Amino acid sequence: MKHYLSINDIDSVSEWVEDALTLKKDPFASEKLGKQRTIGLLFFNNSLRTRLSTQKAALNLGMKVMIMNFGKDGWALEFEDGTIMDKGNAEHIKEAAQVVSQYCDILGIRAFASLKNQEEDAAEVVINSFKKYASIPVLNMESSLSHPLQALADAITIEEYKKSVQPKIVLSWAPHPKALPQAVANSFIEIMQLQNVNFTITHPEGYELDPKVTKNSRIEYDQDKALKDADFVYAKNWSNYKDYGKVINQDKNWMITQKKLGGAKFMHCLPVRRNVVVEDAVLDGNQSLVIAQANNRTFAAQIVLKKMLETLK
Ligand code: AN0
Ligand code: CP
Repeated sequence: MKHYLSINDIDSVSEWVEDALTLKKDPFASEKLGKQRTIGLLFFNNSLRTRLSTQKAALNLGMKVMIMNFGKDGWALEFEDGTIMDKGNAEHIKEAAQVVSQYCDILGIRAFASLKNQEEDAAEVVINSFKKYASIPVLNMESSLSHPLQALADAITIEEYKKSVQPKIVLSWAPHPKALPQAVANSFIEIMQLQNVNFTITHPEGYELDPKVTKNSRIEYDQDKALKDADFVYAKNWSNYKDYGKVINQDKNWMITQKKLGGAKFMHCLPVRRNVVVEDAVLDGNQSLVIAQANNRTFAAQIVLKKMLETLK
């Protein structure tokens, strides 16, 4: 039984990227693999791409799909062991996970960081509890700390569009009015560290991510310097990691403009706030890869599900 919870669950990024590109040419080649298999997708947060691309990937593999907006329609879940459940939470994860395991063969979970309790977020309470109590493999559709389906789609997209063996890739923090999780940035950094790329992270001072994630990746606080000669610019906001979950900077000068982009390709996971994170000219121009990235979400999910299905008895 194989879970897909983080980039660490990929044994060879280059092989998975190649396999995904092969499968993209013939998406129905493994249509029989998922016959009579069911995937359950539980969403504790909103989604457009993850929901539809994961569903499409499962359908391409011949699977049946059940989707639930758990945050809205499910019983409020209790995660703590031994609690007296006389407050708001109606159902314990122990029962919920075991029940769902009887209906499905693979279980996808989306549960963002709360951005309120750093310890709980770091422990990945929701997805890890499903992993602990479910008897079927769990697929991460964005947890507190990571979004490995997005990062795999990003690696596939870079492979398709790169023009040199070792492209220069810059992850740039961008302003945003709301507090957003660090998950997308974390997984993008983790997958870049496994690729043959020249990688730089740029953000305002004080916006450092978890050093256990950034490791020895180059961090350049001067955005102009960081963006110089870039082949790919990946923009993403994240809320503060040290002053956990806070928005301490909304400096509009960090927005990606056509001028800053130069000749580089533009990437973002979407959804994106126009003229806050990136100006219209970039998104509407021919250097933007955001639609191609969203398309590759299907093939990232499909290669992951294919590998998970292959480990089922
Ligand atoms: C989420 C985030 O930043 O993690 C999901 C991105 C895929 N974005 C928003 O909530 C806007
Ligand atoms: N990029 C991404 O995960 O988009 P959704 O939040 O719409 O699923």
